[in-house]
Amino acid sequence: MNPVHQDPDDLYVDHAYDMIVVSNRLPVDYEEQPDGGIGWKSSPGGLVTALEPVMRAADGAWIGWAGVADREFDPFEHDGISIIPVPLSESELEEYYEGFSNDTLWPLYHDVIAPPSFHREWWDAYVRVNRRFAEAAARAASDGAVVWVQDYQLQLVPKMLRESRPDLVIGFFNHIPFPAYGIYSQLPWRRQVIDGLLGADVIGFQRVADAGNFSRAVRRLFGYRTHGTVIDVPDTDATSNEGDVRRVVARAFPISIDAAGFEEMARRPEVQRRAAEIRESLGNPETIILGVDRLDYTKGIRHRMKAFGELLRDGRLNVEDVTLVQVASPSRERVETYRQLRDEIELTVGRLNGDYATLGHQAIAYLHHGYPRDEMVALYLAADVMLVTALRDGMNLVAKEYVACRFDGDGVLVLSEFAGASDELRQAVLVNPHDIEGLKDAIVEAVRMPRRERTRRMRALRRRVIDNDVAKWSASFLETLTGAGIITAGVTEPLQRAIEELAETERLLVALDFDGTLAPLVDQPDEARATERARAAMARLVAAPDTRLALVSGRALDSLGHVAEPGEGVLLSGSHGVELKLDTGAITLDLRDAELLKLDQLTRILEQVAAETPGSRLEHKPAGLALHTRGLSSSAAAAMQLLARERVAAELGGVTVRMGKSVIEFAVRSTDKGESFIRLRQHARATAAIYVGDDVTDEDAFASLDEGDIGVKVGQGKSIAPYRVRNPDDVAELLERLATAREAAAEGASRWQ
Ligand code: GDG
Repeated sequence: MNPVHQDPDDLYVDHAYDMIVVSNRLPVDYEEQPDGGIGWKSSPGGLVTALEPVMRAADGAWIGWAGVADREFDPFEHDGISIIPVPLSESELEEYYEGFSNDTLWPLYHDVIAPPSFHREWWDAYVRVNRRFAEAAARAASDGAVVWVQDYQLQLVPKMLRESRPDLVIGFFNHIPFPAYGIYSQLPWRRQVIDGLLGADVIGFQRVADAGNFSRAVRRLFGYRTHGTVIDVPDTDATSNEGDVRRVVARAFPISIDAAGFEEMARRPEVQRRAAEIRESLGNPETIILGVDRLDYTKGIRHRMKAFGELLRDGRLNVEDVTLVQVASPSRERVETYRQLRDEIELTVGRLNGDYATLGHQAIAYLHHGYPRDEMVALYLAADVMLVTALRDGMNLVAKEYVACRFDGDGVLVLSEFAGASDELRQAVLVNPHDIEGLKDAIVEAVRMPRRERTRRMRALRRRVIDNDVAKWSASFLETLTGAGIITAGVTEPLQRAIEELAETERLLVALDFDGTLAPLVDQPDEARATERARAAMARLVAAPDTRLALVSGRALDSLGHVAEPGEGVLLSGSHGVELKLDTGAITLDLRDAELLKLDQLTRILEQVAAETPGSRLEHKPAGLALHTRGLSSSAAAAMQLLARERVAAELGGVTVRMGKSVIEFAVRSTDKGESFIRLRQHARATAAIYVGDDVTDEDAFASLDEGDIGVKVGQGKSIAPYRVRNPDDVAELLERLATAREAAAEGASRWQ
């Protein structure tokens, strides 16, 4: 990770962020200030709530559009999150956003409830804008960073990103449904979209059925093998061989809400007073039925009005007793289908009120506004029946919000089977909104449901929503993506306990990677230095009884000695285990004649490649060479790695290739950090060990840990290590705590002697 936030005027540093969220809209709204200046206010959507803790913990950045066309904004920080705005022109807004996203993909993915429009210029704009988002993410991401792309507007970003930055861990979450193949296959660009998504490591969907539709489309269009939730995608990475596959996970991660936050708001006395006021202002009807939706044709607003109107007409409901409150928040007002929908709905509301309202009682209270969150919560509290009649909906958060707010255990949820939420909220009154008679019966059932039955159902619904909140959603997605959920700052409780237990061992080995673990990564490898705190803690460990310290690096021993300045008695492993410095002195594994010959040839090939790529740097090692790409643009780095790999493969066999952070290494003798860790462990006659590292090459060491040993991965990125810390600062804290525990253990032992 490069240093960030050091100079507030220079916040945005390329390759600086370990965790990046990319979504069409930023989590902030632009506000023109009265003095003409720029202001930003949070737009507290569900996604922001879900990701805020992740972003804060990881020092993350959010990339997206600021909501105003034809304006460019510099990156800035808002509420502890780095914001990187991506500009959109007015015509891109029309073609990429209102056109391809909302008038092609949205209706297509929602089972063609409205006919999708296909226009080639819209597609071109979609590709262009997706590329812009991908480039912004490629620039901002640190080596091996996690990038989480959100939603249908950005389906091409994963592939574009992987091509320029194969080092990244890429996730994608689709908030809307993924349609059955028969419908999906109408899309003229059906192959490109799936190919774009398959650039991700994990593709998340709302429902199991959506993930299934996606996997089927992959099989039909590409013939790739799928097994369970895993898809084998041919690997085209610079380091892969013919026939290699990349495993992409496509599965359901049903999104949720901040349930505790909603409940907390619902419990506020002023919100409850407001709920009573709402009932009062509607004439205190016996039953209030509520609908809350963006004004969208997928939400089934017309169907529910039809059913409600017929119930009034047939006298099964009486306008004196029952009022329908429909909040229809304005949405996509420049798209023609949405304009028509608004006209139709407002005509229906007018008719129903004209036909059935009395002077004291409206049939429908129709509100075409957005409301503050606390007003929504007051409405949920005031509503006896919540109507969610979507014809197709990825999840539908409104249903979950209603449940979370009903801490009183009352209220009835009528929920469409076609909303993703119905997979989880089985105790709702489930309906098929196309079946108007069935919908009418369901509304009557809900209105007349006895209190005991209401409580029984609400209790079960609440358990589900509270247990599966949005924090769990994001943690489980990230867990699948990287093997780690949200990495919390410092040393976690379980890690602390593990350290304390480890400190009790007889002879301890502390084995540490250097770059990115003890020393923050820097552009010039020669300038890397361990942090002050880490050095002090290491000195304490070296001084502790029966404790050995080892540095395990990919660097050549010389270079490691130069940057790490290890004191007396520190064991060293360089060049991925080819060179070792033990108590008996330095040793280099002997190369056989054939290997020496190969090394010569390898040197010749790579010197040539390095000469052709200005800005690259070649490092000579005892059994191989490392080509450094730090300082090169991501595309130049990828191109050089591919070239190097191809040339070596064409001329030499049996060469080990290893990808590190901004480096590709070739070795004629295959050793790895795992082998050297085992050797060091034996040499130190350790009874237990801890290994800390941040790089992919450290995975071999994690794999070689014994039972009772501890593995700690630094940063995001896939790992088999059971513990995580965020960065070298946390490593320093970890070493301090280990030193303290070891000193205390030694003191305890001497007292008993
Ligand atoms: C997409 C998928 C999926 C609405 N009006 C107001 C307001 N809202 C809030 C609701 C809720 C959110 O907006 C709407 O979320 P939904 O899930 O109901 O629907 P979409 O907007 O279509 O969302 C959907 C979701 O993504 C998440 O993955 O569930 O299926 O279509 O939170 O409360 N909030 C405020 N004032 C309003 O007037 N404050």
